[in-house]
Amino acid sequence: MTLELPDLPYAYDALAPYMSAETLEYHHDKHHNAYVTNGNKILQDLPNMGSTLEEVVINAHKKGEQGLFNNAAQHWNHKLFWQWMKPNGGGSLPGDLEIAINDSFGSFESFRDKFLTAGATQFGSGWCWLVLNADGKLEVTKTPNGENPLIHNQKALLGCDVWEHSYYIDYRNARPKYLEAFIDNLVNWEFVAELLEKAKQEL
Ligand code: MN3
Repeated sequence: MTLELPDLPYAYDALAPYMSAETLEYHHDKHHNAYVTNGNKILQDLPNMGSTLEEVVINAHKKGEQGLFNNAAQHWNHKLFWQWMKPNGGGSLPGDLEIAINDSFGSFESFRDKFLTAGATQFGSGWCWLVLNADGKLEVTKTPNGENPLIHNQKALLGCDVWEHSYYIDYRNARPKYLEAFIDNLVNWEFVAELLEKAKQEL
């Protein structure tokens, strides 16, 4: 299979002031593009790792193909990351998602605190996540580098990139400020709700 860089689902300046056009130009056109290009180079020598991106990520991890795993997993993470944001994001949650979050975390505020803490305490590069685990429960997790919920048998419902390239232009070293802006002003909760619906059906 061949990895393909998707276009952003909005204009480069559509997420400002919370995420600038300059950040999106570097993050999408340089960083994400590099994962695609490097992943495709490695796939030329490893043609039998799977026919879908998900299979490639899981097989590369199982077989210890670290280079392929890093690039394919980051491609998967970023494809979703662009969709997890939208202009005028944040705000109120669709009803079913709000109920699920309240059931698992007690309140949206409690979930928000856990998510912000996971992102702020991920040491070095990585991601923080809201996932549906194999028991059908929502959970907040964090992972290093390109690692993602696919290899932990969890369904990713929301993920935030906490690599410095995701926030340093706009927030410098203030990762917590970036995480707050992400949750409060950028998240596309309708997309998260769609993923939850799909994930529940696949349990
Ligand atoms: Mn990134």
